[in-house]
Amino acid sequence: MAEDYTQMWMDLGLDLKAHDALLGVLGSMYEKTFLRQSGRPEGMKYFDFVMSEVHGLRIKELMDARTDGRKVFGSFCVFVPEELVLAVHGILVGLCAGAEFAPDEAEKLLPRNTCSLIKGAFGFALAKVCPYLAASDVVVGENTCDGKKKSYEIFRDLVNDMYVIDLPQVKSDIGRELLRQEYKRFATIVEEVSGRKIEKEALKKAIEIVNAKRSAMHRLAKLRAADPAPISGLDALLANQVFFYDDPERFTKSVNEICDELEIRIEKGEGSSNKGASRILVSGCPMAVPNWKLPAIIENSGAVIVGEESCVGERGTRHLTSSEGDSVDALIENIVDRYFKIDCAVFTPNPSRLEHIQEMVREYNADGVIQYNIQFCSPYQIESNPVERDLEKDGIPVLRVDTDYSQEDTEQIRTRVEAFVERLQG
Ligand code: BJ8
Repeated sequence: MAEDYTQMWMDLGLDLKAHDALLGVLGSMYEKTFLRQSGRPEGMKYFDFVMSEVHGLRIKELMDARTDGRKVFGSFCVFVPEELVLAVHGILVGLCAGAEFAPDEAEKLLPRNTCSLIKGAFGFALAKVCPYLAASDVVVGENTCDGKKKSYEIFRDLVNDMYVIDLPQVKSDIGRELLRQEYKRFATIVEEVSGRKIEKEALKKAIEIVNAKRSAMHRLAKLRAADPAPISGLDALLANQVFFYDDPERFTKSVNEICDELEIRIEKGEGSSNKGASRILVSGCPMAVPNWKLPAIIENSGAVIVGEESCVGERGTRHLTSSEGDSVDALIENIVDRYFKIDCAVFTPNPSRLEHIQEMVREYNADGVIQYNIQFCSPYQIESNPVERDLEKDGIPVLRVDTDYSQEDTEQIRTRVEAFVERLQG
């Protein structure tokens, strides 16, 4: 990091010693995982810079925005509509939950058998090492899985302010109506917090900004169908992760620049991996920064990841929101339509997720699917069985990996992944 941000971190109430330790580990993980890859697109330098400043410059931008009267909303889920936050000139950021930190402290508040993502969020908060959390005026939770729903009851004591959106569990008319009511309630909350009214033009503009960001990710996703894949799965995952932190318009521009570069690479037949390398689709739980264990193992085994069926991936970015409508209410209806399509495993039944995986396999020419489940995540672990059965029935090989954020099982997973890649090369 170019500047010294110590004072800013102190003002945010971070534990400087613990935070320094975290940055040290993050820096060396990043170097080993990303910078040592060969054949990276030049445009990834932007993401290297963003990551080097993820607790520095970006946090300073958030603090400057707060000084200018803007409000920062933190979240853990793609069901929190960024469009409504942007419409009141607010900023939505993803909160740290991708690594194990202070697990003993977290386990004083949570059962041992809680998923790593929830435990990670608690660990970061309790150890005071997440500047995004400290910089958030409000944390927006959501009633998705039981783990999140119940843990937010405790998490609210660790944050400045907390608001929870209730979510349906069934894709029915009643379910849609619940989501509509909840997004309307959320709209009034963002108005109260920001002191601004949501105006039609501002909401339209916000929808367009978020659509542009998602469209850039669609463009990137489609380019990965080429053989050789023009970008590694690790770098594409990084773009999906930065999606949650960066200024949306700057992010869109940077992703589109990478896509321009990738188009030229494809024309020249250049790629991040060898032509004919085994192509893998990763499907399952979200991978937040710095959860890179499984993708690094997959790509170090000679395969290339060509898509992520994940909330940090295509499940999160897939659909656009219509910006057609004559009133704020009409635009909120469009937002409800868009978000109601997200096929998180907390929904029952959830057939569109399987259909989406099959579609992605076809579209990105994947040879096999690796299902990624965070241990103790019942929705995705349980859904894995029928998904695996149906994919294998279609002749699509599947490997299921259930793991947590620790590194203890790395070698065991590596052995299984290597055997799977051999099966694909069959
Ligand atoms: S829309 S996937 S981001 S809830 S891993 S905490 S599900 S026990 S993160 Fe998610 Fe929203 Fe759904 Fe997406 Fe629970 Fe599972 Fe833990 Fe999870």
